[in-house]
Amino acid sequence: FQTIRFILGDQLTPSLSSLKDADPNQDLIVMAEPHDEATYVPHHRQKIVLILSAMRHFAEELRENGFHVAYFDYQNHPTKSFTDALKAAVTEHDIKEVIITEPGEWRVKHEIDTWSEDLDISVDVRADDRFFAPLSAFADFAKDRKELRMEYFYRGLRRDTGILMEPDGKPVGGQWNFDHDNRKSLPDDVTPPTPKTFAPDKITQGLLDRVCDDFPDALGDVASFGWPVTRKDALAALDHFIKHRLAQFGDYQDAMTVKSATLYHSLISPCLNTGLLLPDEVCRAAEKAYHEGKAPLNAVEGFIRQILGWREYVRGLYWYLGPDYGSGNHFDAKRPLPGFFWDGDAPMNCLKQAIGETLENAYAHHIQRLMVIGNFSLLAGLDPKEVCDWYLAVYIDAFEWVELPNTFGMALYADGGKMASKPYAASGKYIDRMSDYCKDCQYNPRNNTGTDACPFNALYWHFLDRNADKLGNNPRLGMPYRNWARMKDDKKRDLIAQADAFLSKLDDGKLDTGSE
Ligand code: FAD
Ligand code: DLZ
Ligand code: SF4
Repeated sequence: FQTIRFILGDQLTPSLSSLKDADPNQDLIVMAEPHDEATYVPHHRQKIVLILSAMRHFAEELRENGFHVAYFDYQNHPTKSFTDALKAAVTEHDIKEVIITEPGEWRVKHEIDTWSEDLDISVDVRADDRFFAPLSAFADFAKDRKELRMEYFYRGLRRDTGILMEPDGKPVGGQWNFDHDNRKSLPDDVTPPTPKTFAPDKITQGLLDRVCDDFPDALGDVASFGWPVTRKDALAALDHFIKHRLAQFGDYQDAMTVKSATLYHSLISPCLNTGLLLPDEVCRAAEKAYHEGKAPLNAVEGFIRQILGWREYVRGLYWYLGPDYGSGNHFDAKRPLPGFFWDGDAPMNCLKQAIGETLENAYAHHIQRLMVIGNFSLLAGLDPKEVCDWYLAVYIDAFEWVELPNTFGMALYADGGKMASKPYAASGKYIDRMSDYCKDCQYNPRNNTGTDACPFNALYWHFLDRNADKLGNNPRLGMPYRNWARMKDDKKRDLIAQADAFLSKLDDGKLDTGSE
């Protein structure tokens, strides 16, 4: 072989740019399970199993199509890094060139950048065209703007793709956005349907049996593993969502309930992020359901906006803002991650639910990630680096290009507003309105001070007060700052003291979990 096609664990797509002109007789496919990739954060065990199983299945499919695959699995052909695997393949064959699709992280890009010189081969890094927008389109969008906001990038992509567009160039339904219809809490008598799960086959089961022993630093439970690991199963998962959950996706997009860890969400992020599904086919399937009268516009537009809007926007932002995005700390937040992030034994029921489900399933839906765990991390002033590493570890869909802008930018506002126009800070009243968590909590969301007061309430004011120099002029926070200014001094003092008392107990590990 003279040419290597190097396929990464999130590039499991037959139409991948690095495979486009591949010749089974001339080209060698290389895939690897390096130690470095399994350990740069203590990944959730389900995430490790998902990626390795999907990679092994993809390698099998390539072999069935006549390709030679040099597969460096961690058991029989252990490697430290992608570079080690490549070196081994280059040494064994007379390789002149390696072709690879650009990776999903700056860290891996920097590694690939060393290959040409260190291995003395030609390296062809191809654009990842599985996204709607090339990276140059984001740079064009960003170049003359003072502020980068998802909505305008999304509208441009709606126009470019024609998705949910009328022939006259207007958005279907006469509006770009139906968010105001999408903020319902879940009524008591509604129970969301269970998502489709996939029984582990031999490859997956083999990994599930070994993952605890072989990856001792990994975290989380494996018992609930039911993720699709092949394209066939991923298509079945998508079809099941379109048929059974899409119609209610909009209404309950922001709802949270103890009755269901998944509500009406699609659970397709790991399929999209590993390449088992393509964003275009997912958006077109949802659009078709609308045109066939199977789902209303608020649901379909809301769903498509997550993929055509948010997913494309955060990817553009990640690469546009450069490798140092993620190293700042706008609020100078320094508090270490509390222990309950690792065992789920949180004193507040909302956190216990969201973190507990995360550790159990490697999944939490968006509003749990943003308005419960993220909101707490923001209000309590947790160290952004620790928080981002946690999110990168625990979620089944976590790859840095998508995890970092969402955590560092959207949830923590640690970038000072590059990603979002205001911090997503909220009191316990928001969580109470959108969930059924509060009724089983030792705290009361209606109380701001006193022993049973919901900690989010005082923390919310503490956050605004301590960051007034950085946020006081933000027009979107005008109302809360005016309310704070109008509040009587003794009430303000009580709220600050309440939050300070909570934070010092948090620091000392002395919060009562209420479970004894
Ligand atoms: P659905 O609610 O069904 O949404 C459909 C699809 O839209 C998702 O599969 C996803 O591909 C896309 N999507 C939705 N919201 C976003 C978003 N904000 N950014 C990018 N894509 C989006 N998503 C990841 O894929 N990986 C991450 O590591 C990740 N980390 C996050 C961290 C924080 C703090 C927050 C607030 C959000 C994060 N998200 C991340 C976005 C979002 O929460 C997940 O994509 C979603 O929960 C995945 O579940 P789902 O497939 O059921 O999504
Ligand atoms: C996250 C991850 C893990 C756990 N394991 C592998 C692996 O064994 N092989 C691989 O190619 N990729 C893995 N990944 C994903 C990488 O860490 C990284 O996010 C992608 O290569 C970026 O494109
Ligand atoms: Fe969370 Fe406060 Fe509700 Fe308890 S009362 S579940 S801490 S929002």
